[in-house]
Formats: sequence, C-alpha cells, structure tokens
Amino acid sequence: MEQSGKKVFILLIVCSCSLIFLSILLSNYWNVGLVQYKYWIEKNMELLRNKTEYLSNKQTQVGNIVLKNSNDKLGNSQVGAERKDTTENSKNNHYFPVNINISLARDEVKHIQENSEAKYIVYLCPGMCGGWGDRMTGITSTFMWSLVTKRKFVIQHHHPCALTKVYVSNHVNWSINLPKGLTQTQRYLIDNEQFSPKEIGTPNTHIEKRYSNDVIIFRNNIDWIKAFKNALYKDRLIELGFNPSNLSMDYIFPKLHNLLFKPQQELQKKLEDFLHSTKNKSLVCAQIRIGKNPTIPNDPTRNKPEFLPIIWDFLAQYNNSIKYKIFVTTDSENIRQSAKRLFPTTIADTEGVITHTDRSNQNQACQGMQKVALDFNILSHCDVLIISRSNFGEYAARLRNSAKELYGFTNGNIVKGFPRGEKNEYFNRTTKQFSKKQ
Ligand SMILES: Nc1nc2c(ncn2[C@@H]2O[C@H](COP(=O)(O)OP(=O)(O)O)[C@@H](O)[C@H]2O)c(=O)[nH]1
Ligand SMILES: [Mg+2]
Repeated sequence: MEQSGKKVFILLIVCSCSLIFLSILLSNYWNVGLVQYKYWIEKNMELLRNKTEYLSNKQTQVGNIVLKNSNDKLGNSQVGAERKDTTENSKNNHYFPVNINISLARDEVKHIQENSEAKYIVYLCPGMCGGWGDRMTGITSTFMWSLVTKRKFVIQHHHPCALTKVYVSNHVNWSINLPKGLTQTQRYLIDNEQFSPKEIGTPNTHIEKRYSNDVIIFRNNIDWIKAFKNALYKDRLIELGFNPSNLSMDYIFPKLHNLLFKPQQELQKKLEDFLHSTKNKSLVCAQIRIGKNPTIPNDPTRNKPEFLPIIWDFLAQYNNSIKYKIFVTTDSENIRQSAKRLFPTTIADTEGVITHTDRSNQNQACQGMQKVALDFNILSHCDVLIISRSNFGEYAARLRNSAKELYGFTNGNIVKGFPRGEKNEYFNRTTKQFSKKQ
C-alpha cells in the first residue's frame, strides 16, 4: 500500500514537471498566437461594430452637422475635439487634434500599397485648382475613389509649389512617381457639380468597371463623398470602417486627412510653438473671409466691411489675456491689423504675408502656403471657433471634428454651427446671448 502510494506520488511529480516544461515550451508559440488572435478579434469586433452601427443608424442630422447621442460631434467620430483632451492624441497624431478611429482604413491602405498589381488614381493640381479649402475637397474626394476601388493614391501638386513644402505622407505614400507605360485618362472637373451624382451616385455599375485605365487623373474641387452612398459601395465602406448611412464630408474629412497627411517638420514646429504659447489658456479664433480687398484684389467679394463689428463684439467677450488667446486669421491685412489694434494683449498672430494659394503670384503663394497651412491647422485646435462661409474655414472646422462652440459668420450675423447650416440661434450684440432671430 505504502509502496503504491509512493509510486502515485512520483507519477504526480513527473506529470507536473512535464506539464510545466510543456507550458514553457508552448508559451512562445502561444504568445505569438495570442497576439494574432487578439488582432483578429479586434479587427472583427470593429467590423461588427461598424455593421451594427450602420444597421441601427440612429443619428439625427441638423443642417450639415450630425449630432449623435446628443454629443457635440461632427460626423460620428469617436471623440469630439476638445483641446484639453488632445495632448496624448496630438503626440500620436502629429498635432492634428481629432481623436478618431481609422484603424480599418489604415489596414486597407496598407493592403493596397502592398499590392503590386494595384492600379493608380491621381489628384492633379497644376494651377487653377482653387484655394487651400478647394484642394482639401478635391484631394479627399479623389482619395475616397481610390479607397473604394483599391487603387494606389498619388498627389501631383505643382502649383504654387509642391505640397510636400507643408504636408508629408502619414499612412499613405502619395508622393510617388508613376511607373512608365501605363494607360491613362484625365478628367478636368473643377466646379463640375454634375460629375459625382452622374458618375458615382446614380449608376448601377461600379466605377471600377467604367473607369478601367491603369491611371485615372482627376482635377477636382468638388465634394463627391455623399455620392458614395450608392448601395454599390456599401460593403466596401463597411470594410473601410466607415458608416455608409452617415456619409458626409464632415464625417469623412478628418479621417482621410489623417490617413494622408502629417505636417512637414518646419510647419509642425511652428504649430507646436503656437499651441505652446496658448497653453493653459482658451484659444478663441475667428476666420474672417472678406474676399476682394487690397491684399487679394482679384477675388470676388464675400463679406462687407460693415459686417465686421459683430465679430469684434463677440471676441471682446474674451479680451482677457490671463484666460484667453484670440487668434484672427483672414484674407485681409487690414482686418488682421484691426484685430491687433482691438485686442493688443490677447491677440496671437502667425508671421508671414497673407496670400491666396491659387490667385496670388506664384512665388508669393508658394512662400505663403506655410502660413495658409499653419493658420488652417491652428483653427482646428481652437476652443471657440468662428468661421466664414469659406472652404478654408469650413474644412478647418471639419478637421477640428467638433460642433462645440462652433459659430458661423454669415450675412452680418454670427450663428451657432456652420455658416451654411440651419440658422436657429443668432448672436445678439447687446445681450451677448444667442437667441432666435430678433
Ligand atoms: N491665411 C489665411 N488665408 C486665407 C483665409 N481665408 C482665405 N485665405 C486664402 O484664400 C484662399 C481661399 O481659398 P479656399 O481655401 O478654397 O476657400 P474659399 O475660396 O474661401 O472657399 C486660401 O487658399 C488662402 O490662401 C484666412 O482666413 N487665412
Ligand atoms: Mg475657393
């Protein structure tokens, strides 16, 4: 009895040792497997979340701002763009303030780039492609086409100079030379509002079947995003991590902008320095687009000078240099100087001459692109933001990715939300409150 007890004891020890040895041996494989498995689960959970989100589709849309679950968000990005939350995010996101999930789209971009068979799509800007905001529109629309059709995306931006002067590739290597000997087609679509409904929105054959050349080159400044609501593209959009029922430029722009760009070194340094100088203060900003003026004489009129006092009244509420920094960016040197005179201790300015990316003389416009891109990026970090009806301001607000404290300067009024959105609440210069139209 005692003998057999000993045998069982020894057997138990041998078994436990073998088990320990086996688990040590397997742990390496297991670790690798676990990581893969976790990645696979995360990816599929993300896909599932997207599908569920798409099916439940509970957003309410107000004007062109999508409000979801009553939070102040543009599109349905994961988190709004409160500046206080962005320090960590900024570190990872090269100082773009949005905190959004682009992991699926990033993986898709990687697959496309690794595919040596992939065809190409090009955003071309040789001049006459509109200002910075127009370029943001054209680039985003063309990039969306490339994601949907699994083509490699290339930016050929020659006017007023290379885009790489201010932006460099983030997750998409868009600054590449095309291989020789490919078939190609080129379409000039500047200001062409008919193209996307006709070619993307309504047909029942996929664009890839109708545009089969190796290289498709687009010159475009129009928003094509909503046209991809066409059911033909639904599955691909879900695969990319986008909600097909919530497709708008508000929702897509910050995602695609982050996939494509990070500020070039010098620009990033300027942005960091500027943001550092506003540390522990609220950043209150206004983008004032006046149109034709001595700084940019060959532009159509946008706002009248007599509209300006309401902006000064609004900003005066924040004229306290202990708590606030006021940043005014504009297409007019006169307005820039007025802001400095009115708020001498609170104002923060960025150096450089004001230029129009498409209309100033080429040398100046190239020099000026750094200020244009810097001002644009600063706007996306503002705690309080007034924008004019201008692609420049509107795209900065989209990049900011929050409807919180966003105001539109329109027709001599300041309204809550985008200047082109539903105008429900107006700023009253006497009471300094927002109310229904007086
Ligand atoms: N720095 C700066 N430039 C501006 C501002 N508003 C307009 N611009 C210039 O004017 C151009 C306007 O073109 P775009 O961005 O397409 O906007 P839109 O024409 O106003 O819809 C930009 O490329 C800038 O060069 C501004 O507030 N600040
Ligand atoms: Mg324009």
